[in-house]
Amino acid sequence: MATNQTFTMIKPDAVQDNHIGAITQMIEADGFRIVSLKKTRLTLERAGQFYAVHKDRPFYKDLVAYMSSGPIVAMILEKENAVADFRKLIGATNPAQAEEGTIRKKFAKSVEANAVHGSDSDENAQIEGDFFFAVDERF
Ligand code: DGI
Repeated sequence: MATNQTFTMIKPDAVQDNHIGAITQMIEADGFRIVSLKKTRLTLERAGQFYAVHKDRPFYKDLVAYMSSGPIVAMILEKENAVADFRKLIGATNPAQAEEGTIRKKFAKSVEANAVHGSDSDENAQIEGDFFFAVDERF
């Protein structure tokens, strides 16, 4: 994946609450182009693989159960400085610390059900994008 791309998921709580449109609108309004987009549901096993980096953390089991609890929307996004700019747009992991105007401030319910995922490095953006999208699903 090019360094001007990042990967995001709209998490099960935000999909369940009917916020797909509002969140993708915030993403596009901030200057990102949606390169790839798919609604899907992670199995427990796939969610475990996606978050394998957290496998020794106390919240891992709950996180994996939550992320496989309903459909998510996966996207590859494109913009200059995509990874850092998108982390700014989503806000802090804990919504209590998220700044005004961020997606998590607006839609997150808790540290776990925090509405969206955003890659934390170019390397992880590449790995995470590849986890969901084939070459012919990138536009
Ligand atoms: O990159 P982020 O999503 O902002 O945060 P992260 O990579 O540190 O953690 C990944 C996800 O794991 C996060 O979005 C929600 C969950 N998580 C992180 N820290 C905690 C947590 N869940 C619980 N229950 N408690 C935590 O302290």
